[in-house]
This record gives sequence, structure tokens and C-alpha cells, in this order.
Amino acid sequence: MWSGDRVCNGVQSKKALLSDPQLFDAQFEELVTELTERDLTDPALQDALQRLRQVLLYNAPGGKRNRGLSVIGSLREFVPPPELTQDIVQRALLVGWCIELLQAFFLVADDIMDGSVTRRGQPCWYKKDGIGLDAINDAFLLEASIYRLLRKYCRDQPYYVNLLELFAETSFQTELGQTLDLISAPPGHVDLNRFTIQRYKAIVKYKTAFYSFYLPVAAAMYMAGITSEEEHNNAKHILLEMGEFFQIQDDYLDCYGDPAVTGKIGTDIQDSKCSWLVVTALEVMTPEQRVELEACYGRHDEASVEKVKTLYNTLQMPKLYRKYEDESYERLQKLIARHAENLPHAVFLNFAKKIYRRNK
Ligand code: DMA
Ligand code: MG
Ligand code: MG
Ligand code: MG
Repeated sequence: MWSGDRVCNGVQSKKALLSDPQLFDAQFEELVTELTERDLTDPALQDALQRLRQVLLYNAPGGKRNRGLSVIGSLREFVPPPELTQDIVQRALLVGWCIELLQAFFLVADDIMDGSVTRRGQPCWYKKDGIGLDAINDAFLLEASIYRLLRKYCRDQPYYVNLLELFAETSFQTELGQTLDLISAPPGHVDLNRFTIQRYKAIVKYKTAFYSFYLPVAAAMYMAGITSEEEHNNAKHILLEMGEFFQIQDDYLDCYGDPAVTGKIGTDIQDSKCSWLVVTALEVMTPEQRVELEACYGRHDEASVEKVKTLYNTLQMPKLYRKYEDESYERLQKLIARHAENLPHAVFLNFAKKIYRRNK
């Protein structure tokens, strides 16, 4: 189907050829100016809008931008190049930024709830001097920014209501997923019986897969005028499977990743999380090992954390993970063949290329 990472920014443009990531980055300053200088102009709000500017600059850029870039990436597969005017491209980049803002909103809150220390190679926002739990309100500002931008840039588009509902629905799904994640790990009560694969799948589907995988592709589908429920369900089927695997990688990297590469220091063992590692380890460990795990999971002291990591190594978790990764990749290829009949396979294959064997 229609493809191309580097496409001219509309036929009229005399500008140098810029790649989508370059166009995406270039749009950020414009969006910050819109939100903090042009949207509300009451001088009484100046200090608050200055704070919003800081919040945006610290929390929105600096990630991998996979989610944000997938909107324009997918749209290029759905719409033939001559029909992709500069305006449509700019709007797709903007909707991509809205997904990055949604992600920033969730991450600011997630880091508080998980007691994390670093994110994207810098201190978590709430850990900064003078910020603390005021970061909760900053998270709300990030979320509200999404709807300000959608209104400003997409209000006249036929897909506006579909996008609004999509963002609202996806936010709720993610929040329910975070609820499952949190109540499966109540502080001070380690209960290994809670860590079933069924519970695990529910957590990751809701907390990660909808917003990270279905949302960007579904947004591009609506922008391309693809509204059929059947096509959306086909895409969802594949994308939720990818999302599940993506969170399994995140859980693996929480323990086995290099913080210098991932930009974050793991907390899942200390936080007693229902992680893929603990769920999978429980399936293969002896009753003696289970007793040992019970004694040291969900504790913050270094010795306990090290014991859990040693147990994971003894159980050869890296090997089990590699095996799972290979099987998951195979399963995905089959799903794409089966469910992407009328949808360009490249939408899914591009995504798969970015995530398999990732180390960050
Ligand atoms: C993240 O799960 C989910 C959301 C909705 C932010 P997580 O806490 O494992 O993410 P991270 O490892 O990035 O803190
Ligand atoms: Mg977290
Ligand atoms: Mg979390
Ligand atoms: Mg994690």
C-alpha cells in the first residue's frame, strides 16, 4: 500500500524534505505556544500558564515518540500520498502529540504511585525540588491540554467527535488498568496467589495496550474516514496482542534493563507488582522457592531485592523471556495475516519492527 518514511511535505512546499520525526519535533514549540500564549490570554493566568509551559517542556518530549509518530505513520498507509496535504499531515502530527500528552499525563501520575525515581534519564517530575505532590495537578494540566489542542486544530473535521470519544474511552480504560495494577499490589500485603496469568493479562491490556497501540492506529483510521466497527475490531485484535507483549518487555526491562538505556530505575519488585517476571517465575518454581519469594517480594531493602533477582536468575528468566519473545513474534505474524485482510499490513509490521528485541 502507500508508504514512505520520507515524503515531501505537500506538493506546494518548497521547504527542504523533512522526515516525520523532524516535522514532529518541530511542531512541539508551536503547540506549547498555542497552549500557553494564544489559548487563554487573561493576564491573571500568566503565572499558571508559565507553570504549564514548564510542565510541558519537562514531561512531553524526551521519550521514544513511538505512539505519537504512529499516527502519521499509520495515516500514510491509509491515505494515498497525493491526498495527504500539508494540513492533513500537520493535524496527524498534532494528534500524535495529543497521544504523547496523554502518555505524559499517565507517567507523571504513575511515577508518583510507583514511587519511581527517574524517567527518560532525568528525575521524575514529582521528585524535582519544589514540585512534590503538586505534580498531581500538573498531570491534570497535561490531560486538559489534549482537549484544548483537539478543539483548536480539529473542531471542524468530520472525525472530531470520534477522536474525542476515542481519547476519553482510552483514558478510562487506562485508568481502570492502573486500578487493577495498584490493587493487585497493596502495600504491605504480599499475596502471591493474586499473581495469576489471567490477572496479569487484564492489567496489561487495560493499562498499556489500549493507549499505546490501539489509540494511535484508531486515531489515524478515524482521520482517514475508516469508521467501520469491524475494521476497528480487526485492528484492535492485533494491536492489543502487540500491546501485551510490549508490557511484558517493560516488565522484563524493569529488572534486566540497563537504566542508562531505559532511562528509568526499576521498582516492580519493591512495589510488589504483578509483573510478567513474577507470574512466570511462580509457574516454574518449587514450593521451597515460593516460600523464599514470599519472604522477600515487595520489600524495599537491598538484600531482599537481590534475593528476588537471584531467584529469577536461578529460574533462567532471561532464557524464558527470549523464548516468549520469539513465540509472540510468530503469533503476531499469524494474527496480522488473519485479521488485517482489508487493512495495510505495514501499519502493524512497522509497529512490530519498532518493538521486537527492544532494549529501551
Ligand atoms: C505503566 O506501567 C502504565 C501506564 C499507564 C503509565 P509501568 O508502571 O510498568 O510503567 P513504567 O515502567 O514506565 O513506570
Ligand atoms: Mg511505573
Ligand atoms: Mg505503574
Ligand atoms: Mg514498568
